[in-house]
Amino acid sequence: MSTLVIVGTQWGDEGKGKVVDLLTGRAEVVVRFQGGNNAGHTLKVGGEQIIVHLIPSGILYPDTLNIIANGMVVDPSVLLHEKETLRERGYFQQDKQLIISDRAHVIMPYHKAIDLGREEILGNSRIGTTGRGIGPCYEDKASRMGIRVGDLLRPDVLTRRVRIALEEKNFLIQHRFNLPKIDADQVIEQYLDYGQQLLPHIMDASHILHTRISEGSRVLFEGAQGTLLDIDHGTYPYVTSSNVVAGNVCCGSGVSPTRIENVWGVVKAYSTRVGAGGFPTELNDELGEQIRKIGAEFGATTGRPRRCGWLDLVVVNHSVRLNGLTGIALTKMDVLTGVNPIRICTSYELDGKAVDRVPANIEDLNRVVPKFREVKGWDEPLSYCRSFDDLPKNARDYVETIEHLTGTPVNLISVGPAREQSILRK
Ligand code: 2SA
Ligand code: GDP
Ligand code: MG
Repeated sequence: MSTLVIVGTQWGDEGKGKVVDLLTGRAEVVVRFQGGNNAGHTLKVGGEQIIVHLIPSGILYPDTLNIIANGMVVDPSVLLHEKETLRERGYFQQDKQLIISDRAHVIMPYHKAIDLGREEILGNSRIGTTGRGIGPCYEDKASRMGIRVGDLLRPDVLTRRVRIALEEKNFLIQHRFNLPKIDADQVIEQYLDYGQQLLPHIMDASHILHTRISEGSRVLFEGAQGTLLDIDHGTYPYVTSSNVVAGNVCCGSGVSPTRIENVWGVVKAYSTRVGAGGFPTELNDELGEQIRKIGAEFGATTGRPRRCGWLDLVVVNHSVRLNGLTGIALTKMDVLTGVNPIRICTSYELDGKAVDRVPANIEDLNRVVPKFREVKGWDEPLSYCRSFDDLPKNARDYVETIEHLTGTPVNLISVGPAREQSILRK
């Protein structure tokens, strides 16, 4: 492997952080290319749990270069806090472990105010965002009103751009959302200070990445959220504001498509979703509750309970196609111990007709009836299994059924949150 992309195939929280952390043992560079601190990637090493939001999951390895690429949106205060926390815990001891692209966009206080204000006004129609200002920051990027990381180092540019933005934003903040006005001078002073604190990390990331790939470094691209939250291919409008699919590695980090070799999708052995929006296989019953409890399905950023349901292969196959998956990392198999029988959604029915694709329209998605295949469960705990043959027969059959119905090899099976609770088959 010299370039490998890891993406979520469902609605996020598939266990991408764990998979990236494990595979970082084989990589020299780890790159995040979209999203921001809406993400929560959980790493578990030696009994210690670490959740990263902005810094790539390769940060636990001292010799790995981590890149926050141009496609990300960066909240400097969160980033500095994350750096500080990692340092206190004995990681990230050297500044050279992290590069931040000067072209990445900055989440400003007004982005957070607008995110929260808009959700409040939407009431029952709210998206259920993480409230971190992600959407409004990407909006400003597209409308060319954004502040970029490189601007934090140029007082004249930052002053001019923040003043222009705030004239418009304060109107919205005060008159639409009834929130207090944001003071331009305070923001400018604060963000210039952040710029100085981040100075050792701010660089032309795409250029450095290009050089490292040309030199033969092995690079892992770490996706955030999941394909069904992609702004184009997800369950719009209940999506995040960036492209989540593997194709965005190229725009989001400045690497040519000809350089991408492998794409693995992380598939959770069942489905979860946090926030509002269609979820055909959702279990609104005791079993859903049991999976949430055993799987510890609570937001890694906001702590919100995640909605739980059966594995949906219509969703996974949508991801297989959009991302061109060359392999699957199947996680949280251990959580299904004791669930018997297990159901796998293989198609939908809409108005009496069979449907094998995710409908574009959210109203249609809300009306589909999932069609299930029932398979036998297992009672043995899996968390001590370290090879495919250690798994009980019905668990092996579950893996092989997924391989068969997605046409994609399961290269990695995860049987617990810790690094070593993994079965690598490739
Ligand atoms: P946003 O904040 O604008 O990106 O929200 C838009 C939708 O995207 C969903 N979203 C997520 N879904 C799953 N996991 C995410 N990260 C955190 C985690 C979430 C948390 O790791 O658990 O802690 O709540 C994530 N980030 C965004 C979000 O729920 C909206 O549906
Ligand atoms: P990400 O956003 O895709 O990185 O996933 P999160 O970190 O938000 O959520 C995944 C959760 O599942 C975390 O608490 C992980 O520690 C945990 N996890 C990952 N893989 C496994 C697994 O195979 N079994 C169990 N029980 N937990 C896992
Ligand atoms: Mg997460």
